[in-house]
Amino acid sequence: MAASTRVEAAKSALRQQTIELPSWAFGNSGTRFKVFSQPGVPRDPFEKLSDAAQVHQYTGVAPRVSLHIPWDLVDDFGALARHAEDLGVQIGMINSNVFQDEDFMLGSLAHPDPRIRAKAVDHHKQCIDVMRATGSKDLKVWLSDGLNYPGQDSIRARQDRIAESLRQIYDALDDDQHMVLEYKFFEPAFYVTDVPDWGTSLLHVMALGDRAKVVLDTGHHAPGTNIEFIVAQLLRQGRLGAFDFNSRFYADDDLMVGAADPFQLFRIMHEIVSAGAHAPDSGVNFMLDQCHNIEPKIPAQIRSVMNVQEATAKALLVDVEALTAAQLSGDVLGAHGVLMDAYDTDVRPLVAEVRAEMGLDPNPTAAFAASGYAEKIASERVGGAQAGWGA
Ligand code: PSV
Ligand code: MN
Ligand code: MN
Repeated sequence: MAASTRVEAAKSALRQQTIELPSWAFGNSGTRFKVFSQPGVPRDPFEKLSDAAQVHQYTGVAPRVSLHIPWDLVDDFGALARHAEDLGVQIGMINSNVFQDEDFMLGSLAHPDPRIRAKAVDHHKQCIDVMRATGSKDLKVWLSDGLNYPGQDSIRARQDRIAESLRQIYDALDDDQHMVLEYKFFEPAFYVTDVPDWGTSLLHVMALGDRAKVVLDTGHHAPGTNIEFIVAQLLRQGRLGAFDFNSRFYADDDLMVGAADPFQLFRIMHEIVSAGAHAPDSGVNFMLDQCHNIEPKIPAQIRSVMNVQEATAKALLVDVEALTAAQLSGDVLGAHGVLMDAYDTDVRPLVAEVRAEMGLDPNPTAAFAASGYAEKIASERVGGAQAGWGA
């Protein structure tokens, strides 16, 4: 393929790629040491959607917002979905939350007491009702279930309980609804996490059926884990349902995607593009799962979307023919060089051009800053309880 053809194909793919935003990125957040509050932060889920819509307005590629229940509980989810539509966005995945209720101290879907497990299953059924009311097609499940001490509970029995509970949830889905199961290697449990890795998640979703897939949160692995290998494996099985994109330096830091290791993000997107999984109908949802503790939230989400776009653009510019030829002839350094040439390309002008062609300002960050929206919400949203992570 000629370089100019590759550039045109990349531009067309970039126009079609979409990135889903987390509602919780717009609320106040922090660490267990301190939650810092920022002026103008949303007071309710309606305002979170308004802020998320700004990210879409200036990037043009972030048309969905994922909700977290009960953080985003409202009386009328139909009204929330209509509000989203008025703003030009849609409700995306619905995240369950079984990690902040006293009853779930010893687990939720894996809890030894069948009454507590039933409560956790019921919560997921409520999330499915929210999906029906908002038009969302995807249920996202992350379990904090685990053990702190050897002997605390049976590792095997807990897997059986999770399988049985997930089966009830999966069976409660409508035929056109899907489910994704997220894994995380530690935290809040320290000894055993019941769904710690992609293998465990994959085994559970494969037992459920075709509409269940794995979520890969980039911050949920031990240091040194080769994440693009996991991406390749899950794609081979047709079971990569979604990303929770973020960056980590140490643990589950939830920093902006592409901030800690842009090269890793590129390597991930290279696997995605190689498998054609960047296409809108691939079934892979490119979601962000981030918290902006000290930086302004809307610009941080804009930057994150741009980082994903730039990594995708670089992956789309890989000279596939040259790469394959070098790989097949055993040209180790040649193959590596082809990949690095794409990574080392400054794609910012290309992505700016795509934006201009979409009728957008080529510089979303500057355009948002000039809009006066941040000042407007800071003056309008004075007082009232501010919604945040866990609120
Ligand atoms: C857990 O660490 C997690 O990554 C899950 O996706 C939760 O839904 C989210 O964080 C909450 O921020
Ligand atoms: Mn996550
Ligand atoms: Mn996480």
